Amino acid sequence: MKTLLLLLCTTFLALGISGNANAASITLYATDDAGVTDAFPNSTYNSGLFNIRETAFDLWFLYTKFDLSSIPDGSIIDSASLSIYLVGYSFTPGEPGRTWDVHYVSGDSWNETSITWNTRPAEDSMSLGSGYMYRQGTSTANLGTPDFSADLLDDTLSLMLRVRPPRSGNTNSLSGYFNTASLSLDYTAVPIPGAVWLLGSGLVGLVGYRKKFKKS
Ligand SMILES: [Ca+2]
Ligand SMILES: [Ca+2]
Ligand SMILES: [Ca+2]
Repeated sequence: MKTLLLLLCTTFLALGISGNANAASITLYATDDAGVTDAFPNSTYNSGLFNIRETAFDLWFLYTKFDLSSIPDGSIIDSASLSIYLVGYSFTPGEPGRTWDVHYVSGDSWNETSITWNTRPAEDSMSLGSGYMYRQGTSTANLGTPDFSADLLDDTLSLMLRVRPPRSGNTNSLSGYFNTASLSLDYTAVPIPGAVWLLGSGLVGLVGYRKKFKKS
């Protein structure tokens, strides 16, 4: 019994030590990105069009997808941010920039060559975070500490981006597109493989001890 306690103590001690050494950071690039609009509900805009119209004439949603297979299942996300690089447009001097929101999407069965307004997956109504754009260049949205546990398991994270609803009374229409979407994550891997290995070796040791005990 003393040996069993010792084994368990050693296992938990080892778990505690190894748990501190599993913090990591990674930047992932989108595997898919495309825009859809209610104005052309059967069309796909695979160039990553990001319309920033100020009128409510049409709505534009952007979808991006990331491969999370390189991050161990069960990892805790310590911080997350999404960056887009906007090209092809600029605001006229004095124009205010625009805030864009990031929404979580649980459905992953879409791709950039076929997604349309009519076939788009549903998004969470609550925004994970928002960014601010005011010129060509990188714009970043801080996503806090999101729960991507289901996406670590299915290896795919889908997100929807949209510009905040337009101000009323302004008829300016501006549009641009982004050519890079990247997701930066800090995460802590839960040391499941180590725990299983240590527990396994502990059990083997215990069985060995019992056999030895029976023999003597
Ligand atoms: Ca694309
Ligand atoms: Ca997913
Ligand atoms: Ca996984």
